[in-house]
Amino acid sequence: MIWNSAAESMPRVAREQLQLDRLQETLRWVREHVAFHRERLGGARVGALPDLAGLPFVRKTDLREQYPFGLLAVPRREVARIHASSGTKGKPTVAAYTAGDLDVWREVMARALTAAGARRGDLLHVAFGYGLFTGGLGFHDGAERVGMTVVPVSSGNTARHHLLLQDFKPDVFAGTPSFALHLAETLAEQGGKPRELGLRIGLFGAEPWTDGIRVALERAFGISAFDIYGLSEIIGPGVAGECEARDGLHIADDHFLPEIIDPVSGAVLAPGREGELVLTTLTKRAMPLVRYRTGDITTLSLEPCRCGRTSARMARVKGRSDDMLIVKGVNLYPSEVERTLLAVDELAPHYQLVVDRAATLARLEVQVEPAPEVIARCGGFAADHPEIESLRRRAAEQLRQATGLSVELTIVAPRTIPRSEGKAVRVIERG
Ligand code: DLL
Repeated sequence: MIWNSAAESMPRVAREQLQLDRLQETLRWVREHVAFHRERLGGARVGALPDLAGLPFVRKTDLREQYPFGLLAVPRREVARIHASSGTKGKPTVAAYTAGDLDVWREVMARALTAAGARRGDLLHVAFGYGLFTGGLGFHDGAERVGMTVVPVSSGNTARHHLLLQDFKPDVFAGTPSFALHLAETLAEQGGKPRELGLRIGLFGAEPWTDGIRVALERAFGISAFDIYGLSEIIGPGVAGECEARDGLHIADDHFLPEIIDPVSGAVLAPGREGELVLTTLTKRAMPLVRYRTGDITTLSLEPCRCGRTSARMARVKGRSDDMLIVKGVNLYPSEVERTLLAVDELAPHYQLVVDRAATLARLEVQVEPAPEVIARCGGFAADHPEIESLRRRAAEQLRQATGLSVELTIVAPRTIPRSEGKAVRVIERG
């Protein structure tokens, strides 16, 4: 089912005309209302979509410098809601919405929920955090628009999640993939049966995850798992989401115009080439952004999807450009390590990368937990048990083949890797 066929299945030519009209209106709007944009855009004109490539980028540092309200394109009194990023690296980044912007958000979230197979009347368990983070409220509002029954559980408090999952019997779950795995694991440890909760669908996002985690989630809960992408600066969750074909994430590109650039040169790359996603908002009024560098690494496809939607699609996000590690001269994303580890059946989907920069050449240690069956077979955990040692050698060899690096790999005792209640921390820096 398609939530809004007129918008989601619009022929490509009509879509591009709409994008151009909305882009020109956005440029007019920000020039008129925001000094920052007026100064940077100068007299640049956009007569056709490719002219966008001539405009300057906006970076996260620009948002921090304009903190809190320097990028508002409406008077503060007309802002209906403000969200913000956690701001671990200094001041938080502010996201502001007019009432109309919140409507756009509900619309794109309704599309993403419907594309994943959620329906009016389904009960939705929201395990994303509520508050300044956009996950909880974004899902909440979009699901209400669809006509779902929303349970705003928020993140944290594992016992409360177990109780409500068992008693309310939700049809749809939304949360970070790492927190969902943690819920399944802890429920099973207490004798519960995650597969018998009756869940049908899960929507997961807010952090990179691979098909290995998808399989782990689908097995653990007996669900179909869908990827949903977004960022607070652009709107929150709902910028893009998978449909039932699960062949890339449909970008709501009548509202957010995507480009892929070479992160070093800034040049626009053709569809299919991997690079950094750049987004331009086409309908936002409170805080429109032109050519915002997301830092997220992916590819774009403009081919129509077999589901009937005609939007651009993006591949799963591989990671953020600033999460890329350079180990012995090799570029490595944590998601590449994840993909390899999760292909080894005897390993659990709990891992972390420990980077030691004190050494002259950065050293990388990969820590991963064994699967519960292995522990059962070995009669408990011992790092020097022959089965654990052989598993360690095999996994290290797989990693070497996949990455070209001889990585130090340690099999650690079950539950050594910290579990996350929100976005998982995959990389620990030492030294
Ligand atoms: O994480 C919004 C969101 C909430 C998306 C719930 C999906 C579900 P921020 O906290 O601003 O917003 O973080 C945005 O998280 O630039 C990506 O690096 C990462 N990210 C978000 N979704 C995905 C995904 C929310 N599906 C940043 N896959 C983005 C990989 C993702 N990374």
